Amino acid sequence: MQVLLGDKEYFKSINQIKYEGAESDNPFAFRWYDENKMVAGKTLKEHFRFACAYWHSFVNDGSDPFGPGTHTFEWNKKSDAVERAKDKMDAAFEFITKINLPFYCFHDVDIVDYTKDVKDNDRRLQALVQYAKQKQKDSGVKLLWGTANVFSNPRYMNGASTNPDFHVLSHAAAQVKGAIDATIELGGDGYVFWGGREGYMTLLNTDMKREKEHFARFLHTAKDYARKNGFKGTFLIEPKPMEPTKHQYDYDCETVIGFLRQWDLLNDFKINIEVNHATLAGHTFQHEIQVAADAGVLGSLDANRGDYQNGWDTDQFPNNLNELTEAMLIFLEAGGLQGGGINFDAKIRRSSTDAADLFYAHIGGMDTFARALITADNILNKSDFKQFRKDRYSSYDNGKGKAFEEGKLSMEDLHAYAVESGEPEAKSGKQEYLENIINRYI
Ligand code: XUL
Ligand code: CO
Repeated sequence: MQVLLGDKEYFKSINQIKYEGAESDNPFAFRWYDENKMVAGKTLKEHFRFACAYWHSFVNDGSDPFGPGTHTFEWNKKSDAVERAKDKMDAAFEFITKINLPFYCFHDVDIVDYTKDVKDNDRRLQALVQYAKQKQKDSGVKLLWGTANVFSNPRYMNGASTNPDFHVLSHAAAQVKGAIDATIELGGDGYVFWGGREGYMTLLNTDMKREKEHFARFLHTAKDYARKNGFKGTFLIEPKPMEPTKHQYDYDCETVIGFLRQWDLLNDFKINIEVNHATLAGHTFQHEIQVAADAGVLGSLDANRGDYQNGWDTDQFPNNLNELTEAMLIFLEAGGLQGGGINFDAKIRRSSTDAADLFYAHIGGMDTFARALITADNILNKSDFKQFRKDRYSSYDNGKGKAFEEGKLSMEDLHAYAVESGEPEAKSGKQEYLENIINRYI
C-alpha cells in the first residue's frame, strides 16, 4: 500500500509501518502481523480485513463526563464544514495508509458535521462521499461498512426507530437513507445498525411491544430501500445490552437472532460482535462468536476490550493474548467471518496525547490478533484439543446415543437405557489441561 497524503502531512514524524518480526525492538513495526503470512489457507490480511474506526481515531477528542477534550486535531481548524471534513479525511487516509489498514468504517456524522437541516446534511455528505471515492481509488483502501449515528443528537434521546414520536423516527430514516446511499456509492461491504438508544430507560413510559414492532418495520424499510438501490452487501446488527440506554433491545447475539428470526430478517442480516459489548452482557467474546457462528450469522467483529474493574464500555485496544486465542479458535473453526472484517472500535486513552499513540494502539491490536490466530491455528493442528472435544461426545456417535440424536428414542426408551446401563462413570472435563494447552502454544 502507498502512503496517501493530502495537501499537508499530519503524522509527520511517522513513516509507513512494516512487519519486522518478533525479534524487532522497533515500536513502529509489526512483530506478528505479516499481512502476507499464510495461516489455514489464507493470508492474515484476508483473514482479518482490519478496519479503522473513523469516529474513535479522528473525531473523539478524549473528552469525558468530567472534562473537555485533550486531543487537539490539526485537521479541525477550517471554519467551512466541508473543507474541514476534507482535511480530516486527508488525515484519516494518511493514517490508514501509514498503518496499512485495508478498510475503514464510519458514521455519517464522523465524515462531516451535521446541522438541523436535512437537505444541507445530504449535500455535505455527498460532497465528502465524492472526496472519499477518489481517496479510495488513489489508495486502494476500501469501506468495510457505513452506518448512521442516530443516537448522539438530542432529538434521539428517546430512541431513533423506537422513538415514541413518529416525527423523530422520520429524521432517523433520513439519516439512515443518506448513510445507505453513501455506503452503496463507496462500495461498502456492510451496513451496520447499532441501536444505542433503541431501548428504554423505564417501562413506566414505554410500550415495548410497539417499539420493537417499529424497530422491525424500520429495518425492513431500510433493507428494501438499500436492495432496491443495488446494495448487495450484508446488513449487520451490533448487539449491546445497555449504555447509553438502560436496557437495549439488541441485548446480545442470542436475543438478536431471535428477533431476526421473528421478523423474517435472517436472510439479509448478520451480526457485528463487539468484545466490550459481549462482556457488558455478561458473556465472553468467545461465547458471542460461538453463538453467532452456530446460527450462521457471524458477520463482522468490532475489536476492543473492556476493563474488568469497572462496568462500562471503555473501548480499549485489544491486548489480551490468552482471551483472543480462545476467540480465534472459534473464529478458525467457524471458517472466519461472512463478508465482514475486524474493525478497531477502540480509542486511545484521554491522556494518550502524542500523535504516535494512535499508531502504537493499532500496532498492538493488529499484532495481538495475528499472534492469537497463529497460536490458535497451531493448537488446532498440533495438539489434541480438537480430538478431546470430539471424543467427549463420542457416546452419541453410535448405538443408542446416535439413535437419540436422530430422534428415534422415546422417553420410555431412555428410561430403559438408564435402567439397563446403571450409574454413569465420572468423565473429567479436563478444563485445566485444556487451559494449559492454550498457554503452551502461546
Ligand atoms: C458503540 C459502538 C458503535 C457502533 C457503531 O458502543 O460500538 O460505535 O460500533 O455505531
Ligand atoms: Co461497535
